[in-house]
Amino acid sequence: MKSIGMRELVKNIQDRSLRLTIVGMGYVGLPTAALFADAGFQVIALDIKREIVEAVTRGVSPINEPGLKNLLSSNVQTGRLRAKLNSTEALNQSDVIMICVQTPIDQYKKPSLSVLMNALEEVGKTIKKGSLVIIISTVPPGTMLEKVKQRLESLSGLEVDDEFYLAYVPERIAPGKALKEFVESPRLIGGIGSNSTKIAVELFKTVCQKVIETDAATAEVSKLAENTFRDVNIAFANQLALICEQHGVDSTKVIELANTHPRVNIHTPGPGVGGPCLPKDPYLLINKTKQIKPNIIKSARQINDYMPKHIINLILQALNNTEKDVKSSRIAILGTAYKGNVDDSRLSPSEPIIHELISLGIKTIVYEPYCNERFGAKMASSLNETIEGADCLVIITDHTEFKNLNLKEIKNLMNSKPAIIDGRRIINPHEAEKLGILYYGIGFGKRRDLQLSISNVEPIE
Ligand code: SAJ
Repeated sequence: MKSIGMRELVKNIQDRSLRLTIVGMGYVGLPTAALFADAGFQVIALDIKREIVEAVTRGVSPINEPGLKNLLSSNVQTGRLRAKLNSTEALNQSDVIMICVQTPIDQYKKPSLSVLMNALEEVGKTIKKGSLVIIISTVPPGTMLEKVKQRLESLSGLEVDDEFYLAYVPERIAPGKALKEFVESPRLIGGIGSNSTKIAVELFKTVCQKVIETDAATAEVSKLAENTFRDVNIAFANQLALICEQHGVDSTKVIELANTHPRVNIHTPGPGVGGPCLPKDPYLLINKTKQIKPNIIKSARQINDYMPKHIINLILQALNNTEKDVKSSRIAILGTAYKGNVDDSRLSPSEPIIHELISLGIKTIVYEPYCNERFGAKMASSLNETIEGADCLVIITDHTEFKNLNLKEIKNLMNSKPAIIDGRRIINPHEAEKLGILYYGIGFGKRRDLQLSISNVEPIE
């Protein structure tokens, strides 16, 4: 049974007769569905949200991801890609099931796997001999062996790596370049058993240029290590930026110089770290492990979570230094998306910043060209409408259209004694100050603004 099942599956992958079902049509599931359909497979993509299913059925992409619109519409037109509301029928008819659902953390920073486990309940009842199940969602270490394997075996009555196949194939795509990275970034394939790894490798080779074989447990930790490394590196950059501000030097220059060393690669400081991955994956990594104190991973999270508070402090300092009354001031926020050129505002640093401004009773207006999220502030319909009459302009997202702002026009539209808080360092500070705009930027130290004496520094809370 074992070898026949394997041989048949490989043949069915090569002649594209395997039927795929993708569970979850989010930022990961949609590119996955579209690319496998484009590689020639019959793909059914499932979601519980009717509006997503209807959009994809019409060949329209519900997310703004470069290249996805065309890929979706052409594959829907050929009939290779079909969208459906969650259905047992689709799962029953499929040979491969890929699960791409969210795995967030709860209020105590603990993994919340209920959506994944619910999907497994459905999947487990429908798998048959020779089925291949792929988990793509990011999961805490141990999930594949302790939860996924155990649940699928008990629901199906089949044995993994002998009667059905199971692998962890974490996604590594960054929104904004998802399709390119899906195809070009090496893909980790971690099977529960060597047969599962081999089959999953064959399947992913049809779309990905490079695949790397490993086991499921190693792939779980590697995926989390990547995002945690990035979070820790950004935290270092943020801490360095705070240090530079106090030393009156510019962190942009400092990082540029330090990065000329061949073994140094400091990331970029900013107003905080957002998105669906970096703010939560470090907590998945340390879940249920004994920690030494101090813990670099937790500290990095705290530093990154501090950055929105730093932006608030800079806003209040700017209002104070321009002699504005806080409550009658008007603040213009550029961007609610968590990073430049994406339409995703999940866990964006804008959220705590806007909420704090509103709770301080400050009039806050936002402009966001990529999505409708406003976090309770007023949404302007244009850049000019946002800036007009503002006392302080705050840049949170580094969208391309914010990078070439005309400072003269901005100065004319804003109230007298205008200030800019540049969370992304996209404004030329010297040009702003020449025009009479008070400029504060993350990591931009000004000697005359030194507030702390180096020998007498209180810890930042
Ligand atoms: N950010 C900084 N400084 C930087 C880089 C990023 O402040 O130097 C901020 C961004 O503005 C944003 C947040 O960090 O608010 C996260 O952005 P990101 O571009 O680092 O990451 P994501 O969440 O869009 O995608 C990450 C990627 N992981 C890595 O680069 C290691 C992507 O490859 C993963 O597939 C994705 O997480 C995921 O889904 O896990």
